[in-house]
Amino acid sequence: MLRYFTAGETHGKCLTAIIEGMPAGVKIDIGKINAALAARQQGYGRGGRMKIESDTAEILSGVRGGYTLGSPIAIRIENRDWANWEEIMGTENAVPKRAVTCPRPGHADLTGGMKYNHRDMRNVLERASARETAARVAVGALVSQMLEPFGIEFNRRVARIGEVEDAAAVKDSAFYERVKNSPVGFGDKESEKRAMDHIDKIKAGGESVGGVVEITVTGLPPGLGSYVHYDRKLDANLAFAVMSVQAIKGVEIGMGFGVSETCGSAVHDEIVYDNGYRRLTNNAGGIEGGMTNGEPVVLRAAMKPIPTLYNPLRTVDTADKTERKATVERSDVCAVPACSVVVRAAVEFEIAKAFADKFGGDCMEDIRASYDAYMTRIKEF
Ligand code: EPS
Repeated sequence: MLRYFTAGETHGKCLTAIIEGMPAGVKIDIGKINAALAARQQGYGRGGRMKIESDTAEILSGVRGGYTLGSPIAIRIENRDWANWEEIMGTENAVPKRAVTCPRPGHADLTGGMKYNHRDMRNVLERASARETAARVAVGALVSQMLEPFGIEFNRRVARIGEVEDAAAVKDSAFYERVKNSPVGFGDKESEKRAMDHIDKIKAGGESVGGVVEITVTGLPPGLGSYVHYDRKLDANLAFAVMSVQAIKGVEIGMGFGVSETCGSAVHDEIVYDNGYRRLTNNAGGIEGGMTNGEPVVLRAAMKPIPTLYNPLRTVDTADKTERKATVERSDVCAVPACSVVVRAAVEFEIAKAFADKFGGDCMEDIRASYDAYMTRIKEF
């Protein structure tokens, strides 16, 4: 079973990830991991931290000569900002400076402090911070390399930033190329400009803004995930993984909540046969009965505005219970484009896990043999 752990505080020494269960013989290009990490740092509306960091992954184990060994893979991403925090965040000696006692509404600060008995809620925010997503991006970019030889591709886009929607209609490869180079992750130039103006306005008001990201996965065989048991349903696992990304408050697959507004014939995708089974529409977002049905998987996630506001909200100082303004910790005004990279990584991991579950095996040769045999059988079905 493919699984991973992450460790690391936002101003600690580094982020670490350990991936267990990767088969042997997967060709690993570290450049692809670093490209994903760089993409996560981009986007119009990001704050000062990204000027300090230049995230790169160092693989410490489990890979030899560019191929996985089947043993656990450890990855390390350095926090350059550590140099500025060593005194405060040291593991042996830590100076109690910059203590946080005015929790930010919307962040983990207050409840995390109560739960773990951290009077200095810096101990909470350090781990709750979305800095942790850099480790998840590295994991997604690594495990998805197992899927490349099978023609499985992951595309991301930002569908909305606050009140501005991306008007682009046709999502072909040129569209996704534009998205990669867009400061807001949009495919339509005119909408891009409106989104940037919107972010400027939000920033000027000391505010933050969220949005919607969309991930599309193509090249999937039918039958990843299962209908037989709740914890093997792919849509359930995707929703779990994406919901666990910092600031995500909603996940939908295909038509999502829209299915509740219309009748059955307008929702369900008719099946035709033309050298294989195909659906005439894809309202299901590529998943029926908890399994891929061979159509692209389309998943959207809603990101809330980041809780740190430069024009802070009311809160209570936990030291003396007096009314105060929330702590202002350096932050981003808009991190939706970065979020699209993180959500893609979460989806990459879940698809890779479902793929490894289905086609199992300790090495790529076994996975290939199992995949080919299955696809031959599927063609005859
Ligand atoms: C982030 C790094 C953090 C935050 C941000 C995400 O760095 P710092 O706290 O040093 O500014 O900028 O996290 C949040 C805004 C949050 O609320 O969690 C990163 O690397 O993406």
